[in-house]
Amino acid sequence: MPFQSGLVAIVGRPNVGKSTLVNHLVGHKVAIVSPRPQTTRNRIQGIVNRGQAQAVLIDTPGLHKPHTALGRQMMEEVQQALDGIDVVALLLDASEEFGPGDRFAIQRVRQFRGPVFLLLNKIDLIPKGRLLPLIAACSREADFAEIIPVSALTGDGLPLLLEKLIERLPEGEPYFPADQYTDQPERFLAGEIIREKVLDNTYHEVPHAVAVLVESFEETPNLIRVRATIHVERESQKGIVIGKGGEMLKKIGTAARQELETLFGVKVFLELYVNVQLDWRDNPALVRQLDWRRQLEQLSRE
Ligand SMILES: Nc1nc2c(ncn2[C@@H]2O[C@H](COP(=O)(O)OP(=O)(O)OP(=O)(O)O)[C@@H](O)[C@H]2O)c(=O)[nH]1
Ligand SMILES: [Mg+2]
Repeated sequence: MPFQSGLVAIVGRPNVGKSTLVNHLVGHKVAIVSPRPQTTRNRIQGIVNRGQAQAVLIDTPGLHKPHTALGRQMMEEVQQALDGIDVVALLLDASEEFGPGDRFAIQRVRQFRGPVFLLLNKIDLIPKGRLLPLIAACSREADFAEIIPVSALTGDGLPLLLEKLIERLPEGEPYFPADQYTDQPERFLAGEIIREKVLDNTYHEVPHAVAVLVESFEETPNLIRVRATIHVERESQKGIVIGKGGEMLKKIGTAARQELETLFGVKVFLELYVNVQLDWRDNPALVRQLDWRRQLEQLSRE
C-alpha cells in the first residue's frame, strides 16, 4: 500500500477547542489550552502517524476581527496555515448557539477548493437531540465534505474523524520522521507552558497582555535550565503577575516547572522575570519579535 501524507488545517473561532483537538489526536501536548479566547497565537504543527499514513495537523489562532497588531499577525498566521494544505477542518462549538461568528468562520474557509470538514465539538456538553437540527442547519450553510460530531475532550468521534481525514490525504512520503510529533522546538513549547500557567491564574485583560520570551534554554543530561521573561503591557499587570510578596509569580513558576519536568522527563530549573513592554500588542515590531519562527531564525544566526 502506498504511503499517504498531508496537511490538515484546524480552524475556527477562538475557544472552540482546536488546540484540545490537536493535542488529543497527536497524543502529546503540542499546544496550550485555556478557557480564555485567543490563547493560540501562532500556527503549530502536530503530527499524527497511523500505519501507512501521516497527517500533519496545523493548529491555528481563533478567527476574529483583529483590533491590534497582534490580532492582525494572528490572522496572518491562519492565512499562512491555509497555504498548500490538503484538508480544512473547521471547528464549531456545538454547545453554543449557532451565530454570526460561526457564519464568519464558514465564510473564511469557503475560498478553499479542497475538502472542508465541519467538526461539531464539545458534544459531551449537549443532549443528543440537539445534534440533528444543528447538523441540518450547518449543511445549509456550505457544502461540507463531512460533518462529524466530536468531543476533543473525551475523544468521542475522534477515531472516525481520523479515518475520514486519512482517506483524503494524497499519496506521498511522510513530512516528518515517525518519532517527531511537533515542529515547535522544546524551547518555545516551554515558553508557551509558562504562558498557559499565567493564563490559568489571571483574569480580565491580563491574559491577553501576556507574552513570554525564553531568554535561554540550556540542556544538560539531567537538568534543563530555562530563563524566561513574562512581558505585560502595564505596571498594574506586572503587579498582578508578581503578586503580594511575589506569591503569584512563585505559583506560576511552580506549576510551569512541574509540567516541564513531566514533559521533558528531567529536572528543570526555571528562572522567571516580569517586564513591562508598554502596549506591545499594538507594536508590529514587538509582535514580530515574539513570533517563535523569527526567534528561531535569529538563534540560528547567532
Ligand atoms: N466540555 C468540553 N470542553 C472542551 C472541549 N474541547 C475543548 N474544550 C475546552 O474549551 C476551552 C478552549 O479550548 P482550546 O483548545 O484552548 O480552544 P481553541 O479553539 O484552541 O482556542 P483559541 O486558541 O483561543 O482559538 C478549554 O477550556 C477546553 O478545555 C470539548 O470537547 N468538551
Ligand atoms: Mg488554541
